[in-house]
Amino acid sequence: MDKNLVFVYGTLKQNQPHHNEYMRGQAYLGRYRTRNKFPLVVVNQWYSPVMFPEPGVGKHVIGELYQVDKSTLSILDKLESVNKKTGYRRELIEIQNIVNKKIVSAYVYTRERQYASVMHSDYLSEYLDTRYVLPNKRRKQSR
Ligand code: PCA
Repeated sequence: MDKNLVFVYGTLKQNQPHHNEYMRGQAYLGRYRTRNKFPLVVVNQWYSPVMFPEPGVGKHVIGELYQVDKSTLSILDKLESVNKKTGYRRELIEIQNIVNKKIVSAYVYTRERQYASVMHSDYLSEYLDTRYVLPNKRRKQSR
């Protein structure tokens, strides 16, 4: 996928703690929701939003679509620990524009359920939680 379309559902959304630092200057393409259902939950001691790669489980997930530049994509991969086994992985899914219903394929960061220690929510359709602990505020190291 050469257009670097990224669907964000968690801390990278507008008004969430990673947005300004990571998404500044990237092209916002609108509000979308996943075509499939996915399990979106708040997990671990830092209250991280996570979508498990389990299509059909949970709810249709609402988020925001961006077209990002190449360097931003690699910075996001680093933020989400894509190179680590226990980190997120970036995969392509189909999402649908909430207003005009247009369907596109975009990258999304998912993470295996087995790496989520505690769950702090039911399956959500939209991440609006405010408990997330930023990496520089964490006292303990995980794993
Ligand atoms: N950041 C990415 C994945 C989970 C998270 O907190 C996002 O907002 O989509």
